[in-house]
Amino acid sequence: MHLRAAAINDLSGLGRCSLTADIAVLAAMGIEACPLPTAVLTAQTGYAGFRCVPFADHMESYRKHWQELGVSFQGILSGYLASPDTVRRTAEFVETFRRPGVTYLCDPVLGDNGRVYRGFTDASVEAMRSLALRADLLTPNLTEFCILTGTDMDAMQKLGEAHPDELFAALARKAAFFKDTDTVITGIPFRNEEGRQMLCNLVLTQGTQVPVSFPHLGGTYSGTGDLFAAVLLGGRLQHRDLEASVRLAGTFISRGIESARRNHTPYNDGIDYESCLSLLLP
Ligand code: PXL
Repeated sequence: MHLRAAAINDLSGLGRCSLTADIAVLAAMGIEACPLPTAVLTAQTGYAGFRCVPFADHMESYRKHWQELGVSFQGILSGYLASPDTVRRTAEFVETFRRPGVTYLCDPVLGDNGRVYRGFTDASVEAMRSLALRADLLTPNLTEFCILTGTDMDAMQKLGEAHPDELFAALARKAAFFKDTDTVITGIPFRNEEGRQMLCNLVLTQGTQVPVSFPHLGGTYSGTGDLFAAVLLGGRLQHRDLEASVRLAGTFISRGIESARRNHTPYNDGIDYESCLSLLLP
């Protein structure tokens, strides 16, 4: 069966993130990616001097035209939505194309490392919170999860140093905010029993919590969250179990980071995932 997903994200010329990541991952997984840009940037916002062309006003043309054509999608993914207007357009798009069996994955891109990305306001955070509540699958990193649920990030990080099981249980309780939405909280730092620094992806589905952890390879590379979300949507369309998709995404990204480290790739440039795409082939 031909699989098709709408990818609502920005197009950044540099940074190997957003639509660049979505298209590459979904194509490797045998899925047609239909890009709907939310903004067009010369480079992602971590680069000094980036230029940004807002695209909110054009988003409605995509929704209307695709509706006129009778296009249907098995999956919808949304990522970088810096203005409340782009969030509203995304919600309208989801309402138009959602049918029973269609998965809407919301990656609530807001920040990382305890900080909100440049350009986001309280209004955009509030709008993102209401969009997140419409999702079937939600993939916040720890920073985004704390912002959306009003959780003290420092307290969570301290808990991860000494009592990771308590940290995971505390996050699972906080995730009740999103009701029964399948949620994967990514990039949760903790120290394991051997004292090794790890990163956990906490998979929360129907009252269960499964930590899927990988060694913390260090550094914060652009685009890893986008790659992760795209693998999860691809996996869902292939009817793969969520935990298995999280393992696949984690392995894929770990390999890309290892390659980026070998090549001394700057964090802003993103990871060297191109050579790892074969891991995703169906
Ligand atoms: O990968 C997240 C992301 C997406 N899009 C833009 C960004 C960022 C993170 O900085 O700047 C434009």
